[in-house]
Amino acid sequence: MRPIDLRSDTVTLPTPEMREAIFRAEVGDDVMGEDPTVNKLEEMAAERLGKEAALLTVSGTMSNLIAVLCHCQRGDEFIVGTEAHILLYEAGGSAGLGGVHHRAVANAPDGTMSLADIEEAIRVPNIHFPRTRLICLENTHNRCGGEALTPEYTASVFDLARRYAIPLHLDGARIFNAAVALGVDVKELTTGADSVGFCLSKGLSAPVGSLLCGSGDFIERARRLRKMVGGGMRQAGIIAAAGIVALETMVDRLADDHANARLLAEGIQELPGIAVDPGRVQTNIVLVEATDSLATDLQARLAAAGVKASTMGRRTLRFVTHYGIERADVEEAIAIIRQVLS
Ligand code: TLP
Repeated sequence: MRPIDLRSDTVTLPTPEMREAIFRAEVGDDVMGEDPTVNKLEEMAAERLGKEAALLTVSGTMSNLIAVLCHCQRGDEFIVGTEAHILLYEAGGSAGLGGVHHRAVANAPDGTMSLADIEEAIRVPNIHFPRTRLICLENTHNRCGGEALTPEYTASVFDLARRYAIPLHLDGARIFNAAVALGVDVKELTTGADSVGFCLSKGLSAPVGSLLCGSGDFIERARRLRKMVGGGMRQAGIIAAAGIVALETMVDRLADDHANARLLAEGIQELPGIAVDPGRVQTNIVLVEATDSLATDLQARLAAAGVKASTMGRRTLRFVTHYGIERADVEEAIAIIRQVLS
């Protein structure tokens, strides 16, 4: 029996239309700016997010790294949430490769950081202190259960950042999930951000790639940094072709993933040995607390029974719905989890 793989939306496979587009893609040397398919994708992405320009990168991690390197110099500091992907899951790249220091501000369970805490963390001029050169937000917030930051909250952080003349970077790996869940144009979530990264290879199901978006000047500098970190790709239209299909055909269907995630949470909420709040499930991520065991133990028992989940800490399991997981798969997963726990 095929396991029901809910570890991440990164496991999504390209759609038949993507494979066809990859096969037919017109390509050229993108480091020389001559890949027409990459150029088309970058224009589309910039237009969708309301920015002047965009850059295709290898991954969400690379987009975030380039953004930090672009906004900060060695010894500078950036403000980031305690639960942020940039801080916890990117191998310490900004410090390791950029010499950029971070200042972590507590994330509330809904993925926000309080404005007062952010303001308190902004450094005043003093020779003892690094200089605050960047504030980072994440939307949707992965470790906060896929919560979507609202346009109102995001605008309030943009305003604060602007008052202090500090740029703002948005890790929007799943920004389209946020836009669909909130029923807003994605631009409402990105306006005011100096840079935004979003991923093609998660819920949008493309095989590879992320787009970093910002002003023309920012992207010009980012393009050089992409080369520096080894991310200059040649006939990358092969990748971009799938990305174009992703943007054209895979955004609206994210609502199905959100409904499936809610269904899953509702289906397992009463079970012994776990705690889950379906009311908190806004997008495609379901966090489940293992109350009687370690998350890794429960993960192993579920995997043996045919449901794959990931862990986020000692007590937390994560289930992610995505393209390729139908309502019937979720119903089956609920039945399996029920069996394992009872
Ligand atoms: N997240 C992955 C893992 O790394 C945890 C996942 O399975 O969710 N920002 C956010 C908010 C992310 O969730 C991720 C990937 C990234 C950036 C990095 O993207 P990639 O994997 O393309 O480098």
